[in-house]
Amino acid sequence: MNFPTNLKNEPLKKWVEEVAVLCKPDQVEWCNGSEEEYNRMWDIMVANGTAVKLDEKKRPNSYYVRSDPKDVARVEGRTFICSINKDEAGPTNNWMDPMAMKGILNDLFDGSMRGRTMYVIPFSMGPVGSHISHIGVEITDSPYVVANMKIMTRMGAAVLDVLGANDHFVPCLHSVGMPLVDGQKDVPWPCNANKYIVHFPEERTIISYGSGYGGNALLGKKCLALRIASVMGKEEGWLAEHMLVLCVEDPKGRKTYVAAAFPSSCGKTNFAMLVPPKEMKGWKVTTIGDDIAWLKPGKDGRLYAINPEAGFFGVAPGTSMQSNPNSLLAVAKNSVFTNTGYTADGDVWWEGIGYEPTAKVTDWQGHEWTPDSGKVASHANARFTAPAHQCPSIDPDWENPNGVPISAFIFGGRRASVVPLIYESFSWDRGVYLAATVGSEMTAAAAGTIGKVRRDPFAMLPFCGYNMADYFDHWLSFGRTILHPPRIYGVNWFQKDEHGKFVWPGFGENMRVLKWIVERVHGEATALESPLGWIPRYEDLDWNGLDFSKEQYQKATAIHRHEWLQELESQHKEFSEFHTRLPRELTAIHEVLLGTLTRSPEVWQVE
Ligand code: TSX
Ligand code: MN
Repeated sequence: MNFPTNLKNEPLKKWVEEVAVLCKPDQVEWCNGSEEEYNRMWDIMVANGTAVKLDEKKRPNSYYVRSDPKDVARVEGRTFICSINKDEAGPTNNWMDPMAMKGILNDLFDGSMRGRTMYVIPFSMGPVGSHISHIGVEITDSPYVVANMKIMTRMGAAVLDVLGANDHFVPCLHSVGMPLVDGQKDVPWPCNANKYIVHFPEERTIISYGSGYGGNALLGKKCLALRIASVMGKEEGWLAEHMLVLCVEDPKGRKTYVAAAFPSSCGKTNFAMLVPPKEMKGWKVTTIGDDIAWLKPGKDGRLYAINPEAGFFGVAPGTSMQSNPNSLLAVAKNSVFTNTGYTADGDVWWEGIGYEPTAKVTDWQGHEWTPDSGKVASHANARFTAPAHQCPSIDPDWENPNGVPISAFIFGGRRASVVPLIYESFSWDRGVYLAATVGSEMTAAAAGTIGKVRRDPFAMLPFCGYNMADYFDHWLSFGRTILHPPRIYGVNWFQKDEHGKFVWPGFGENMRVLKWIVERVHGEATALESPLGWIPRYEDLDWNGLDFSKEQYQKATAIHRHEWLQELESQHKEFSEFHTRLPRELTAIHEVLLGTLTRSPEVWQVE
């Protein structure tokens, strides 16, 4: 095999040769990350009917792609953590014996790349050469994956330059699972109905078969940067988290960095790119990352975060100049759009983009679409892929190899009732408890009852590469090892009143809550002690430019005793699946909360 001249790593050569023998591609191509290579991938996809180039004036250097309708999202039911012992994967992950799984995968990959090119993609998660970064190598038979990895990671020759002869890399093997044999013609979106997204945590390897979409196929993101990295972090004393990272600059120019975790459909990207209300003069938010944070303790006892990614792979529907101007401006050029609507004048369109389509629309399945068709033009999980540096709110330190110092963690879910707008946990351990119990409820809650809550601890349920109970334990012990642990906050932007209307205006107005958090971590803001944690008085928040009465605020921050007793029972049930592996601290905090709430007033509210 012809290897790149700057490749010194013998294990990598050996692995690529072995994979080529197994998968039997027509040819092997080492990706160098050049513009020429990127453009060539799109030429291949355009010729194959996979992609269309968008209008050069409307959307420069951008492409539109439709996936197979059966390959539109991550497949959690087909995602496996194949640790040697089942208990290491825990009750919230699918598990299979690693040897049994390798037998299955070996058969599937045998000849799986026939008639195709096998691409080898060296990539760095995090700035190339940063001590917090890690290198992966993805082998794939999909040019769509090559092009997206170019946007989402630091990819190509520069990575091989820093990969020493014996340095570790994470092998990531991917195939769409559709070999072309006997002159068989390709289809626009090759994939296989049989899908496997498999992680071997002890070996730190990833094997993915059958899907070409998003987190199933771009293996640096959810598979490496979260599932495998979470295992590395536990063993090496750091954290790999499903968190955005933002910077708040105050009128004096002081910068405070915050990391926040939200389950899906809570507006995480919107929060990462928040635009403060114009009345809050001098307050500014900049973006470090919108999805993943790697956090390591620094020599000064603070916790430093990097964004391991180089781009945004965001949900398109709902993104507008109103909800998130920074995101919409980031996708103005050099971007990829998958499963949105497509307009006859060569642009894309989606539900909630904030304007009427400029020309006739074809939907994500290629059918003609009209506004009165009763269907959506864009799939709900349609995505854009955009370079992070194109985001107007990107922070000047977003690629700082040393990371940025984190002062606060925020955890939020989508709860129509029960959880107040904002509270600060009394301690690190109580913060871990609040993060371990966050969740979202999709059905509207009737008065006095709680809708079905889907718990998503730390927003990590689908992304933790080991036993979630051990993950809680890692967080608890981690907090004891750092001199300046960030404070931990719970937020809920999604409470509804008795008429089903949102209580809190959300979006840019969340800056008022963020300002209080920043002032708290610097010891500048006061709060009231509630049964759950510290809650700002009405006077503790900046209301300049927002008509939000004290009565409304009391509603948004009230703690209802009977709701919380029900909530604690539900949390207890959720914890019980971890049996004796659940850290005792969490059981103890549950008992304390039960005691406090039993004795609290029927409705606790700010005075
Ligand atoms: O992203 C959201 N955020 C965070 C923003 C920084 N969304 C969008 C839904 C998630 C995909 C929100 N939706 C937020 C929010 O804070 N809050 C809401 C709920 C809401 C929706 C509409 C209004 C108000 C609140 N409209 C009016 O008040 C007019
Ligand atoms: Mn995510």
